[in-house]
Amino acid sequence: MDLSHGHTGSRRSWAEPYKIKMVEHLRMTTHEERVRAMAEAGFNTFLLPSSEVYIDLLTDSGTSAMSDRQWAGIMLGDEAYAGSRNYFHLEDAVHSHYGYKHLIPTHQGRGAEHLLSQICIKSGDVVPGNMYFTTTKHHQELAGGTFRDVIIDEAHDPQSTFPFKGNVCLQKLSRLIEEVGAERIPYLSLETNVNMAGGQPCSLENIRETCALCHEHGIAVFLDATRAVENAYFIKHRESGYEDKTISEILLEVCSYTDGCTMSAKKDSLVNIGGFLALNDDHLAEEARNLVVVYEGLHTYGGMAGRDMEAMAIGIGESVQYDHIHARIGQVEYLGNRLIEAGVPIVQPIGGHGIFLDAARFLPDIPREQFPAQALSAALYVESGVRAMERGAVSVGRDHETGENIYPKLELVRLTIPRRVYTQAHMDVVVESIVELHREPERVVGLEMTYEPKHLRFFQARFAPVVGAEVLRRSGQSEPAACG
Ligand code: PM9
Repeated sequence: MDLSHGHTGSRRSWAEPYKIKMVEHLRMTTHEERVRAMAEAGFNTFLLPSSEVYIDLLTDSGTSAMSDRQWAGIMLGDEAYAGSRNYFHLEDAVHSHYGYKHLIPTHQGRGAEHLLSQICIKSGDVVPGNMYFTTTKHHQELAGGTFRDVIIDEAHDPQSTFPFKGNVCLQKLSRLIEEVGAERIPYLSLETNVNMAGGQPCSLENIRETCALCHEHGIAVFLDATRAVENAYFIKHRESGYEDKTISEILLEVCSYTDGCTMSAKKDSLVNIGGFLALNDDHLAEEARNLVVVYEGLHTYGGMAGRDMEAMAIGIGESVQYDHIHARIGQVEYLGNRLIEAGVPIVQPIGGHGIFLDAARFLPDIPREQFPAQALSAALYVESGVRAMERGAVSVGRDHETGENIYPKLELVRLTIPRRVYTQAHMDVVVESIVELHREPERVVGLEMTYEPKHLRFFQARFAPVVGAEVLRRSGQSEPAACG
């Protein structure tokens, strides 16, 4: 049965279009164990061993459950160094669903970002984008470029309910072109379902207009297609004229206006590892193929095993099935709506890959210098074993010129939902844990950074409770806890 059109009959539920064939046991920990684990992890959820985590909402990256068909594909891995047949299957899948001419596989998304930045950006260039993403911006800067945010203002307001908060502001983009000159803008980086804004989509109308404006000035547009399928789902449901189109048709139309894409296949494409760069221009593709052998591997595997490419080719086909994406986003909406009903401040509208707690409103008494989102994610783990992650000042980093911390408008904790992994009952546990903390925000203590790595600091930074801040106690417990 072709489910790509959304033929769900009269059923209104987002219930999963699969049943569970294999389970992975989870370990429950005690509060004392979690206090110790969090202190040892320097109050950074990235530094926790997964064996200490109950429900893992750190990321939706590489954490999907693969289907039986994908696992069967793993057994068909052709591990030839050159010209693996799985590469050609992947090339077909990318061509059919994303439409680009050339495929350069990479080990994951940042491998593709590295290649694109190195072949396109020269020192002094400016790269506009609809909000920064950590690794994307970092590679642009390493190549000598400067990132400029041209997303609409609504994206920076967690309470704005505008349906396409991922849109590019055409006035900001025009002003930038006028200010620096088109010759200093090698390309615009257009992210679908903007991660740092809360998984917020772009409309097709805006994508079309943005690409037209760029192309008028000879500026290329490269899509960050990491969550483009989720974006296509929102276009189908929120943009008039697209309700009867399939997810595949919308995805192909999105890509058709752009010149290529970088892709972390660890998200939409339902695999545990992998990515690619896809390009239409023959000359650029040749440059990327020259460079991929230096950093990733031969141009027919780019850092992946043959079996990984097979799983990805099958995953791409599954990702565009309507029932899959409906259930995926339905589960995220279920979690978000329950939190909204309980009065918990979250970014709205509910996005595609997770729920983003508005830590600034959740913890109005913790100053921004004490990293409220980092503190909230640490406390949530200690209270419940649920692992989330910070998306605020720690993730943004410092101003390169002044060396000062930047305090963005969005100070968020991301509860990212892995695809096809957790049940509705797990979502209920997450809601209960957050609601409890929301009732007693005094359980959360502000943090100071005690170790700051040079690159992408949020991954490895360490923190300690601010000296002099109230040491938090679990209600009814006499022993002071290190956090939460
Ligand atoms: N995103 C995420 O958890 C994993 C690393 S950062 C915590 O959201 C976009 C929009 C991403 C992304 C990764 C990458 C990089 C590029 N663009 O992680 O290198 O969300 O495969 O992709 C993560 P890789």
